[in-house]
Amino acid sequence: MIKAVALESTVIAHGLPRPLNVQVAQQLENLARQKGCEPKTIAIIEGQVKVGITLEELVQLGMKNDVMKVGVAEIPVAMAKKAWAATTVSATMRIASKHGVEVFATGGIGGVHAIEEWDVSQDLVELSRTRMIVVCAGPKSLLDLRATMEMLETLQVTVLGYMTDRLPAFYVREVDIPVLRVDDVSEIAAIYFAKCKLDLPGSVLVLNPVPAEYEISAEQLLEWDRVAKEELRRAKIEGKAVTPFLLAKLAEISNGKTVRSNIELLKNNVSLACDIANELARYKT
Ligand code: PSU
Ligand code: MN
Repeated sequence: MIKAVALESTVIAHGLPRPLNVQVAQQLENLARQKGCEPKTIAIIEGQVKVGITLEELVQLGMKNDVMKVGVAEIPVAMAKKAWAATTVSATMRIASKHGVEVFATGGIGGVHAIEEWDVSQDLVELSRTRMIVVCAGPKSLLDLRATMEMLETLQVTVLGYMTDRLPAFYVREVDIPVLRVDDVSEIAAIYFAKCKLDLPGSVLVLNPVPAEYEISAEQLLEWDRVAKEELRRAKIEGKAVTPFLLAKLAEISNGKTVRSNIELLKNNVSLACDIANELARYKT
């Protein structure tokens, strides 16, 4: 039984620079195939919800200028407007789960931004509603990490650190916030099945630290974050544009180091998601 693994499209359209974004998206799909899984990159093409896009669609999604960024709330808008839309973690989860996909790999989830405006990502709400396994490298350092973790707890999301008991925070392997540790995929599968057995809503969120050789030091990142946030304030960017703006700024300030790190953590997450999907398939056959 070949297991499907969902991939999101906001990271392609709004998270990585062109034309690297398209290459990376293809690499991630190929990696999943090599690991015996079926990649399903989720997106909305001319108003049509797609569970798995073609190569041609993927290229266009990565290169077009007017691609919407949609969370769950905006899916119907993109459909009615017959728009091209990239799906965030929340929208990808909802669509993938409706099509029976149980495992999803992404780079980073949205969380609580507490810069000046109160900004909480739809991702957190969706993680509390939709039961699937979501693999990511943790919330970005640019978010308010403690508030994000508290919110995940309030929302009853099962948060696990993969081979770590300290919170992975995207470009950084760990920060000093405790998480429940798991050490192998069979443990993750058992936790997911227990959640299913009790019919508990919400996800199992697996936090997979960025590979050590691509980690960015916390001190370095603190400085880059400070500059990026200053520019955000100056540019008066709000809402959905915040994450793409900050990612692009960090890429610029770091001379591409954050992009390299982002790509490697994505691959690492797809690889773990496939191992988990294969483990689920073993139980089910
Ligand atoms: N974090 C990243 N890269 C990304 C995103 C988050 O490091 O590309 C994307 C994901 O698609 C996530 C979305 O679901 O941003 C969250 O956006 P917002 O904060 O506007 O909810
Ligand atoms: Mn937001």
